[in-house]
This record gives sequence, C-alpha cells and structure tokens, in this order.
Amino acid sequence: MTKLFSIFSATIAALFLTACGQGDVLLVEKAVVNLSPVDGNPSAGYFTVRGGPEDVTLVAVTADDSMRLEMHETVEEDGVSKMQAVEKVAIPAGGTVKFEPGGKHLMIWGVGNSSIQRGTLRMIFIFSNDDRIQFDAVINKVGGAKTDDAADADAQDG
Ligand SMILES: [Cu+2]
Repeated sequence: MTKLFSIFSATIAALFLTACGQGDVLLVEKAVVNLSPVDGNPSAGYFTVRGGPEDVTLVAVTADDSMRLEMHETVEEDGVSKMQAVEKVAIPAGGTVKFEPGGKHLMIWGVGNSSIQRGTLRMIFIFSNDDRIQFDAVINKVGGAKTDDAADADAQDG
C-alpha cells in the first residue's frame, strides 16, 4: 500500500513539473522606448516575450500614439551589420525571445507628445493565436543612460 502511494505521488509530481516547464502564460515584459534625440529619426524599442503553453508567432506590434512602427532585426552581411524589417517572429512554447540592442528591435516613428510627457507608450503585441497583449513601454528620454543605444540605432538606419 505504501509503495503504491509513492508511485502515485511521483506521477503527480512528474505531471506538475511538465506543466510548469512549458510556460504558464504568454506574456510581454521589460518593454522600453529609447526616444531618438533627433526629431524625425526613429526611436528604438526593446522588450522580452515569454512563451506560453503553445508555440505562437508574434505577427505585429502597434502603438496608437505613433506614426509608424516596424519590427527589425540586425544581420551581418560581408562583415557589416545592417538591419532589415521582419514580418513575424516565432515564440516557442516556454521559450524567451528578447528584442535588444544589436539584435531584434522595434523602430518607432513619430512618438506622440502626450506619450512622451506621460513617459510611457502604450503598445499592443498581436500573436498568431489571436492573443493581444497591451503593455505600457517606459520611454527613456534623450540624455538618459540609453543615449548610446539610440545613437547606434540611428547610425544603422538606412
Ligand atoms: Cu531598425
């Protein structure tokens, strides 16, 4: 009887661990916008996506209070790093995908003044399974610690 019980417990534990390992819920975190110091130049956006219980694809990011927003990636070509637009990004179940300086990033044109004054830009992340995640990205202004990143992004533009 004792032995049966311990086998039963082990099975429950295994099921529990499997469920945890797959990522409980699809979510977005650490979203920031490094505001371009130059009017008319795009600002750079970074964030992290944590995959949920199933494989999905990030198909779009939008922000009502901006003129245009694109997903980009940085690629090496003949030893020169340049960036190009990407249409969608795979988010594996339980995985972590980072948009960060030197890699995938957002380019955001025309961030609205009301968002700049508030210090956050509301973004909607749209996934292939129809999940829409709203996140208020923190806006880092010119002269902040992130100025170097913004300058890099500008230098790579075009
Ligand atoms: Cu870019």
